[in-house]
Amino acid sequence: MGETSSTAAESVDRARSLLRRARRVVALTGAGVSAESGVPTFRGQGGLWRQYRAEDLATPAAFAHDPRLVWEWYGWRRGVVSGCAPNAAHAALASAAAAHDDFRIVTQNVDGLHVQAAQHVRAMPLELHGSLYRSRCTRCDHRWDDRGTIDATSRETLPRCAACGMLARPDIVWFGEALDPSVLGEAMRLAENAEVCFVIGTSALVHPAAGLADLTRRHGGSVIEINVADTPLTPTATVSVRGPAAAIVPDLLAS
Ligand code: BJW
Ligand code: ZN
Repeated sequence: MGETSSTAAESVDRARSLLRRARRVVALTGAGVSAESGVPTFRGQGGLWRQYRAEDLATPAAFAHDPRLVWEWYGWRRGVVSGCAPNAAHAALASAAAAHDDFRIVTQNVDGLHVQAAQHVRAMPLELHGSLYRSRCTRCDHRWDDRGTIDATSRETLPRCAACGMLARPDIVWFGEALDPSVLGEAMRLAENAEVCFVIGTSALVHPAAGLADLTRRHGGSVIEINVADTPLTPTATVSVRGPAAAIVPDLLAS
């Protein structure tokens, strides 16, 4: 059952006590956790690049039709994100994950800020949708770390595979593409076993990521949601706290 009406202070107290008691926590994050670092979210205010929505560009069809435009967008995003640093929410989550083996971060974000904040190799987040800083070949299986600037002046200047010379693409999961089965399988196992799914800054519209909180709930765990607005998860969340992640997450995780 979802939350009955309660004050903001009661919600914060309840969330804090659920998190303190839980041994196994999975933190599922979305673009909202990086909003206060200056990374634009996908939907809502500021979610557009030129006249395009993410749904218009983050698809295999868009890349097949106009790889130059899609690379130009990713080049712009690499530039934006490289000027951003992890915020207090990333730092608090990284500390919790470093301190407890059973506190894991699963992110939909491709901005690498959880990885940057990670204090421990065992506390590395699972990146469900890939990374802005990896490319992969459109023909062979070659993947590589790629932090370079993108020259999208023409098709000929776009990134190419070092192994076979074919056009490269961002190593990112686009709409209609399957998530890496081992990454998704691990995220599902964590969600099923979690006593708390701590959902932060996601509109919870994109599947299969949005279904992870339901997995926790169906297996008897609690769902704590932190967001500046209501989402489809709000009615069934155990506790929903309204407010910005960088203020609320450190407060909830402080010992
Ligand atoms: C704050 C805050 C602050 C702000 N503090 N909070 C119908 C048609 C077509 C497809 C489908 C369909 N129905 C279902 C699908 C499947 C589709 C899907 O879910 N579509 C829905 C949109 C309907 N899913 C897929 O296609 C997935 N693949 C799949 O299903 O494969 C099946 C398959 C199996 C086997 C073989 C083949 C196929 C893949 C989904 C990949 C998603 N990729 C993207 C873009 C690529 C990454 C990139 O370029 O960056 O990932 S989409 C985009 O949305 C991105 C994000 O990771 C993802 C989630 O967004 P997120 O993080 O929730 O951001 P926002 O902006 O939506 O929300 C921000 C939130 O923060 C808001 O709630 C704010 O209020 C809040 N906020 N400031 C706290 N300071
Ligand atoms: Zn190749």
